[in-house]
Amino acid sequence: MSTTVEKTATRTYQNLIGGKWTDAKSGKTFTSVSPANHEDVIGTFAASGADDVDAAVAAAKAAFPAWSLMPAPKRGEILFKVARLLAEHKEELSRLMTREMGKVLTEARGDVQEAIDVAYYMAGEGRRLFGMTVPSEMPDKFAMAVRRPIGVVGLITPWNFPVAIPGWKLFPALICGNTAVVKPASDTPACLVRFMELLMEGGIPDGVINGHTETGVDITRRAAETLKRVSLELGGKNPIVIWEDADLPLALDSVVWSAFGTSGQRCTAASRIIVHRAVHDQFVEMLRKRVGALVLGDGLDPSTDVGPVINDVAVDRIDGYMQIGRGEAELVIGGRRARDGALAKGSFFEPTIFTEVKPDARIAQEEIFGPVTSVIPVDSWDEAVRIVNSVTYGLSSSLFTRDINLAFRSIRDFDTGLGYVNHGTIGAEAHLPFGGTKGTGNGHREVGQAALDFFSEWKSVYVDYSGKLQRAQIDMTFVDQEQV
Ligand code: UN1
Repeated sequence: MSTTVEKTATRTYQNLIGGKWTDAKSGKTFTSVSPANHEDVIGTFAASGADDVDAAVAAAKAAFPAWSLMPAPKRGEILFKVARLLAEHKEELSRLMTREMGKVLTEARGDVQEAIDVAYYMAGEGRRLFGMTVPSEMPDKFAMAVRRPIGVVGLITPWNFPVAIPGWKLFPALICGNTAVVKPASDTPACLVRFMELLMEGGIPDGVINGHTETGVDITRRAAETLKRVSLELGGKNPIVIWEDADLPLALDSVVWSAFGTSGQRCTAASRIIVHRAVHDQFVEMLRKRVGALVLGDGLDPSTDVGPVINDVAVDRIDGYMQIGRGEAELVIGGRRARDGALAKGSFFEPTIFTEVKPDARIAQEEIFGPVTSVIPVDSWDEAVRIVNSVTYGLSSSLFTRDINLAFRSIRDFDTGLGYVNHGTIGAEAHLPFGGTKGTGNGHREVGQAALDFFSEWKSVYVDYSGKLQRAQIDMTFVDQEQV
């Protein structure tokens, strides 16, 4: 399939504020181009400033009372409709994503599917949103805790999952009764605009969701000043440990998928392959052969295995690590920007493997966010655990073994928020908590039930039907104290 056929006319995209599509107040715009071919301009977008953000927040605030008072099962019905619309438009959204972000089409479809899954899950939450009831310590008194929405939420979303991640954040926020202002990454604004159009078509009322195509605010600092809660997901340096008894062909498939899928641009990408010495040389040879056969190209071409990276700034950053890596380890394959034929028009980087990497080398410690992985040999289990935990991040980890005892030890001892056994580091599912330990975040988790906790406030409610003053801890003495 040729990419020329896929191209559509350049479009002008606006901000969505209070149900209306509007230009930035300044009238400024910016363009987004395809990372597979910089001549393919996706569109022109509103370059928003603080006053546009203020307008979006005001619209979201105005829409909050009605949305938060709508019964949650009704909000759920709207999300069901949104899920169905996203499913109907899955192919169209996926193709736009591949064109704008670069990931190969099969992965783009997975990205959209992840948003669909979250939409269905959160739609169902409309009839649950469980709180709790507990017995009161006093007679004739009822005690419960209920969830309340927070208000207007601001969502800043990355370019590597341009539909899945806005969905992860938006759907739990909406089902809890919040309204939202969403800012996409400036590398993938068209995906968010199309996503928002479908949400509006699904029946989300005007003002409940508002989208911006560019802002430049230091969110964390400002949030701290006003005591706003912030959930951060910041990255990973995810290890796959391959033990001496591992199923090596399975481990190979998983390493290639986890390290080079999405051109290594997943927070969950496997960037450290920790291999037992007994199988090290054999595994490295298998990996070199497989990686050498990977086809780079436009993600819309079905023969492509690995698409471009997001832009030339990323190419330069990854390239900078090649210098560092050559000084610290052995380069087995890759290591250069790819420029053959049509690749010269885009931002492509060769899938790269370093071996004999020391655990404290910079390429083994810093997140490169590209198609680069480091193989680290180990001799003992304790050493493997130490290396797994020797980085500042703690998002995902994986172990390949047939030893059930080691499998459970890895679950207990690998300090990460996601753990896999006999499966690579990527592919988290939408109904389990997603996030990591240490420098990966600030303790919160996305999706699953955990997302409801972030996007709602607990309110504990006491109803006293005794008809008299009961003074909790003051009037209530318990048996052991009566006996004293
Ligand atoms: C990310 O890279 O930030 O587990 C998200 C995975 C995907 C989500 C990754 N389901 O790889």
